[in-house]
Amino acid sequence: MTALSSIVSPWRSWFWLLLSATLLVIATPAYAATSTPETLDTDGDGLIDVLEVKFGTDPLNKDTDGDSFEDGLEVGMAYSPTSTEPIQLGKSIFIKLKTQTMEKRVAGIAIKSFKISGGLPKTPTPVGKFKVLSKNTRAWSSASKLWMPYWMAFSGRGHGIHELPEWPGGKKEGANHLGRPASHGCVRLGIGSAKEMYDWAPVGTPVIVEN
Ligand SMILES: [Ca+2]
Ligand SMILES: [Ca+2]
Repeated sequence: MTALSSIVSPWRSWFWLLLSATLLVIATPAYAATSTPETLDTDGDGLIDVLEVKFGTDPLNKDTDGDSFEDGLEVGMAYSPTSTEPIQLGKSIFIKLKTQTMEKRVAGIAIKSFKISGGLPKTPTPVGKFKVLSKNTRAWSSASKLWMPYWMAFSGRGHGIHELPEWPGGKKEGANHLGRPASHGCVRLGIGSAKEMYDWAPVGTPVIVEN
């Protein structure tokens, strides 16, 4: 038994997990083409291995706490994946202007990142700690004369997060500006990501904006 455990137990260690994952990637060209260490989800529960480490879950067990909800689902909905109690973890939105990115954070950990367009130098996005003040699936800007889908106000001075704007004629701003400043101070998200954040973040969610 001793000899067997000494063989079996090291295989559960991180060293062997990482080594076997690396060998799998090297040995399987199709796998290597679609998975990188940044996206590898060994147990297929929707939570990538690097995040399993950060949340303290088992990367080889889809349901670490055994409550019948998979780790990826619990983290996505901001429930503790390591407790059978419905413990809510804090949601927050982190915006980094230098990189023009937005992070969807749970318990301070980035679980997803999106490209944004923040304010132009003449009309910068305000830096500081805010929160989602109100939401509107399709807000009208009387100042800019355009529609802002999936609007979430955060500054109290007219700044919000929203999908690429649309003009009354039906024309929609292209996604090619995402990743660089383009707005009058608002934070623009692409199609898909704007709705995802809108559906995920309730009024009161902290919004942190850094340079
Ligand atoms: Ca996983
Ligand atoms: Ca669970």
